[in-house]
Amino acid sequence: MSTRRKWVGAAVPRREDPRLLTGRGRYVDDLDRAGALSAAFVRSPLAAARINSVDLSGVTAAEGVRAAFTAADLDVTGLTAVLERPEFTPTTTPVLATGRVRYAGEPVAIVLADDPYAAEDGTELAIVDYTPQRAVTSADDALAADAPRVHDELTANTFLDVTAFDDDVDEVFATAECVVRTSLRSGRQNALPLEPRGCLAEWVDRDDQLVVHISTQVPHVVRTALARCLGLRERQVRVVVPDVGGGFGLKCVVGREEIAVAAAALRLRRPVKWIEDRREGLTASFLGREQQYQVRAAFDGGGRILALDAEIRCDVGAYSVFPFTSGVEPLMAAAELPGVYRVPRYRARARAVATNKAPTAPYRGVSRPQIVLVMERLMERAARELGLDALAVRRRNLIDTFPHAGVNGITYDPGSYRESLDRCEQRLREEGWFDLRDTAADRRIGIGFACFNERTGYGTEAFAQRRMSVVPGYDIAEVRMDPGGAVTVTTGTSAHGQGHETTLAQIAADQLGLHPEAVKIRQGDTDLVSYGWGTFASRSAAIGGGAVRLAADRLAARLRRIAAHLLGADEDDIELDDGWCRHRDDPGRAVPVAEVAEVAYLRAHRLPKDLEPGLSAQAVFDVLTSGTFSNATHGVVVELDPRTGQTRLLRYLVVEDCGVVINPTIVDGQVRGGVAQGIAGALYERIDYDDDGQPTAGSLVDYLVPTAAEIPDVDVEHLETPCAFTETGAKGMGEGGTIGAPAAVLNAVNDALRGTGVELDAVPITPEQVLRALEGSR
Ligand code: MCN
Repeated sequence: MSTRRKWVGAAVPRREDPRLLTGRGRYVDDLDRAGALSAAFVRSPLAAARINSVDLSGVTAAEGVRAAFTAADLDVTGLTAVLERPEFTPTTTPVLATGRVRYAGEPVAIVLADDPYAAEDGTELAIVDYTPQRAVTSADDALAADAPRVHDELTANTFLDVTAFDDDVDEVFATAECVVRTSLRSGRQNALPLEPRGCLAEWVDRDDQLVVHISTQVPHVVRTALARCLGLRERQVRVVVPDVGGGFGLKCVVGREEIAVAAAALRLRRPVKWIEDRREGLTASFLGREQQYQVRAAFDGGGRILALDAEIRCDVGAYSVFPFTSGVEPLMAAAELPGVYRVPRYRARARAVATNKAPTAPYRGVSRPQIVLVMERLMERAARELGLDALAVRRRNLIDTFPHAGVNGITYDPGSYRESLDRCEQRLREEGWFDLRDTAADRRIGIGFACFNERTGYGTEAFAQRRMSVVPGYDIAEVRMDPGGAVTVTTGTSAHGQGHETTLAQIAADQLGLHPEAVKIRQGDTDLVSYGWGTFASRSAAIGGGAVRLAADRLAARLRRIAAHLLGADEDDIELDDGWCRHRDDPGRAVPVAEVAEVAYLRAHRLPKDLEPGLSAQAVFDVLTSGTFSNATHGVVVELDPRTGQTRLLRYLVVEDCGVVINPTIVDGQVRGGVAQGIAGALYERIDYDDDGQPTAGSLVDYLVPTAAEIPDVDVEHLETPCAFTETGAKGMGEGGTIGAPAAVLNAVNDALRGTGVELDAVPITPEQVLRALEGSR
């Protein structure tokens, strides 16, 4: 039954904000348990070494320390993430290092003490005898013929090495009128959620359950991992997610520390809490984004792209993460490089290269910030070579008929690729930025654009194509009405900043003809729903929202059925609106939803004879296509200060299309937050490693996180191309801001450097690089 959209599309204020903004949020560290022990980890000071012995006797003798364990003491199974494809080599991440350490910061032992200070002090008393080994600190280093192996199982230090699509592009390059190249590099970053990782694990006898409160994006996945590693039944593990202060992909994988904490709690039969500190977060959690591209593109004389040939190396660190594996960055890059452009011939080789660095997780955007950088640089370069306008070259290549069957095997659903670019350019022109750039001879002003799409709503089908051994995709929702007419929706998605309490309530409210205030969203508890995949990959609006809508529809049908019976009407004539079940042609014949609910539970004798008491419905929703593509164009104006090399952002405009917008305020907030993270990657944040494999950014003094002072106002305009297959018409958009920003900023900086003969091809763009470029131009 079609529904009137009353709440979907409305700028409903975020319901979670009063709680979160007045300090009433409850995060893992706010939870206390009597008798809880604090955990801290003995971490390797070396990037590569053999462990000869670990002596914890000094640790356990220390005041306040209650226990300390090595891998051998805990005896738990490590985490093994698998891609079922021959190009992938699985490796195991031991819960605590066993025999070898492979990155500086790797946990070697866990210390349990009365408080976090005693635990931390205790770690200092561990005596670990190491034999240092040569560390492999870059992808180039790792791929050298004489490089030591990060894992014995790996040949050539690659977890994954795939060549995809078309082996015959060479013939196109041989005859093309124009061939351009880029060697793009991006720095290693940390997703840096405000709240670091943390968990509190306890065994609850009464329920025969290990209960783990944890700051995660994927509660059921954590449950599966804990059950496997600890040898428990899934029923014996309950994962509960309190408020989470951001995850950005870093928390959609399972951390070995979290397993170690749970194992210690199980063994000691005492609650154990661990809260990661910022240094651990920066150096020893999950990083991302360190990639290198060698790409060439062939164009015809009119600026039409003929072929693309890419060599992609992702420095994924020492371990393959559960459940996605270290293949997630290279596979995403290889599959999606063509982006919004019609690329007829395409070849890509992509490798996940093992190095002695902290492992990587799928950080917001997952390779798409880099592939957009690549494509947008190629468009600019081809335009320059051919003497064409760069926006005209983009327009010549943008996908303009839908659905588009990509050379990469992906089907692109309709979007507003051309319109978003037109609108973005038009607005910046009307505002006079082009005139300013062209006339302000004494200032270095540049304008940059980035056109991109964001595949969202990956369902089972799309993930299965990756051949993961644990295949996410579908999601589940249950909608339940209580005898007073109030609704509780439980879902398998797990928000950690995205505002699902508001948006999912809007979806259910429309289906049930209620105010969103009457709908409570509950998620993040594995005992609530049988399985769910959590929140990552911008899946929750498209897939979780689809499940909520379907389940709410089923409940609405039940309400109509009961109301029709009570009113002596046909159920097809009953509409749900404003808390009433009404006859569509005779609005006076109506019964309040609350009364129907009361009948369903408390006065069941008034129900139709063939209807069971109670009001609940469940639905599973999946997307059985390649997914759905949001799209956007970012336009940015920068000014370079030639004295300092600093880049200042003068104007930032996003014209985006994520299908039906459920809540424009939330979408704007997501875009703005994403853009800020994209700018961070473009201009500021980078974790380098020295030749011994030591990370050089261990605090926020060294890791330059932009503040409100560096991030401009981000103006967001919406276009709306509804998705035909997500139930709500929504496409996801939670990563787009981050995906588009680096390319738009790099293009703008290069535009500001025009005439100097220098083009930058790496992010972050540091003041030193800019100064050097300007120096060279004098
Ligand atoms: N939305 C909407 N209309 C649409 C699409 C989305 O109103 N057409 C709303 C959704 O209902 C949801 C929000 O926008 O409230 C984001 O939706 P969606 O794109 O489905 O993304 P997810 O909810 O699945 O969130 C995941 C995405 C990812 S992959 C990362 S990484 C990320 C992000 O969201 N991490 C975040 N945004 C974040 N925001 C915060 N505050 N913290 C993080 O860690």
